[in-house]
Amino acid sequence: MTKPISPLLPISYSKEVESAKLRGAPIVALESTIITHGMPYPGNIEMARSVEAIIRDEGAVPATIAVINGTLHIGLEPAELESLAQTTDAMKVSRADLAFAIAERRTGATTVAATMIAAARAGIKVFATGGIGGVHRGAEQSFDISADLEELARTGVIVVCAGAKAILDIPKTLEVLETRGVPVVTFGQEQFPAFWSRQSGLRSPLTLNSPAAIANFQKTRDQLGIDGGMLIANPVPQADEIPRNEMEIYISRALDNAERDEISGKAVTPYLLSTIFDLTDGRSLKTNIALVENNARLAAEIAVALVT
Ligand code: PSU
Ligand code: MN
Repeated sequence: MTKPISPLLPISYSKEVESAKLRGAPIVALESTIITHGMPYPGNIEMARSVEAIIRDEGAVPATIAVINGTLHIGLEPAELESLAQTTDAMKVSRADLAFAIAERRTGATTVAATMIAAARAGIKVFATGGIGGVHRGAEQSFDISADLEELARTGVIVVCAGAKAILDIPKTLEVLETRGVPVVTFGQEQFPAFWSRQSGLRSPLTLNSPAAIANFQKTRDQLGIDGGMLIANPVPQADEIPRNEMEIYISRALDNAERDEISGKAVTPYLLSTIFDLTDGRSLKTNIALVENNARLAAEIAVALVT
């Protein structure tokens, strides 16, 4: 079911990903928008390195995905990762502009949607991130719904996240996922998590309690010939969480500022994230790093379970 990639496409695999592919070893994809647009330097590079290390510790191989000067990279060498983390003018590329970045020889960081496309083409089945894009609050006016949701419906990759940020309209985000037939599985609890907070006040459509059960669910979907992705929501560890009522204060301030500054389109999510970092004096960044690490660990366990 993996779509082949043309041998003409400029693509480059890191050494460890190349070798993992040959051995059939488990691989976990990682996105790069979180590095360039989701976190400030040097927190972003510390996060990027530590999630890669966690994935290796679990017996899988990390593949951070990005477009560098027009080449699609599946896995970055350490120097490439460092240089991407310091880049200030990378494009934020999603399904609409992944090919544009390659065609125009640009440097682009991949969103969840674009990372899923690249991972699927490279035969990678599991992908870890922080939060997915979703239906923005006020979408009935702005029509702002992330391309991530449509990608989850069509591309067969398991995406491990910490739920959806409460900067989004979480009920509407879950509704769109249901409409598009995307399984939403929360790991180890009944409630769907809200990124910085373990609780969203909403029941998760599905719950599973082990990586093996998640892998088994995916294998059964494959047996039925059901394609498309699946979303795993992994609650942030208790010790790192910022409770929902506290977050709500920062979120509404950030949303007010975004309206005042007339932020729209692709700029909305990065704007809200950086405003919230400022408002929480960096505490949200610490939580963000902890939850991505937690997701990387679970994603690696799922990737290992899929090959056993
Ligand atoms: N949500 C987060 N952190 C992020 C993003 C989303 O909690 O860094 C990034 C991801 O790369 C995601 C993208 O795919 O933002 C979604 O952007 P948009 O809302 O413009 O589709
Ligand atoms: Mn958007």
